Amino acid sequence: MTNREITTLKWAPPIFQGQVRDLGVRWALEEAGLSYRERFVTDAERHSPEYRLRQPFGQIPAYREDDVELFESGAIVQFIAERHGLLPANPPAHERARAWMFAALNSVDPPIIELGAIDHFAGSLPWEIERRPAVVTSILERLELVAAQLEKHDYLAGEFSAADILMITVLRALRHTDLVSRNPVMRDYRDRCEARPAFQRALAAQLAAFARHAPDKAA
Ligand SMILES: N[C@@H](CCC(=O)N[C@@H](CS)C(=O)NCC(=O)O)C(=O)O
Repeated sequence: MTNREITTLKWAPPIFQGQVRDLGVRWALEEAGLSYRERFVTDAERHSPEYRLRQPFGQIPAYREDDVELFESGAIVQFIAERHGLLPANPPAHERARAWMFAALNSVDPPIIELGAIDHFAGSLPWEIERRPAVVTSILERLELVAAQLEKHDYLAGEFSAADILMITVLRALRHTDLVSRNPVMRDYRDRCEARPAFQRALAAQLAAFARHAPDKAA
């Protein structure tokens, strides 16, 4: 029997719960109908030399499937998608979906990460306050261009695929804003994807793990 294990954080502050990056990996496994084990690391453990052998940057998630050890949520989702049919079978659509996976991580995510850094980690330095509107504009422009691709199709590659898993998990880092909801095409796309039972199971599993490990329950 195949041994699948996701390593993730033992706990994250509430604002990040529901968007920690093991979510896409859990979602891909749920879409594929595959079970997995969870392994949890504390902040101290993720900086250990042992963990860096698995995830060179000490980040989460890390993934193990039998003798395959992977890091980077995009690479893990792609691995699961290629093995378990979460990409279109038709070769041109398959490649197009892969391009969208990279687009989610390389073209849409960077300004979203920058906004998260401003809003959650510092945000009060004068240069950050000045920079924020330009970051928001850049996100809105990207969302409009993604929306233009979704006008004729419900999903990025025509049918639902791993590209949507990565795009939606990237967009979840905007939940503290109305930037997605402001665009009706993107709002409907997000709602359509997040209504999928596999997404709901993945989200519930992440939230349940954090609830089990909440600091007030720590031994
Ligand atoms: N590009 C990485 C990013 C992973 C990442 O940023 N993980 C966060 C949690 S959602 C983390 O480990 N943050 C702690 C850190 O960067 O040191 C991926 O997608 O796997």
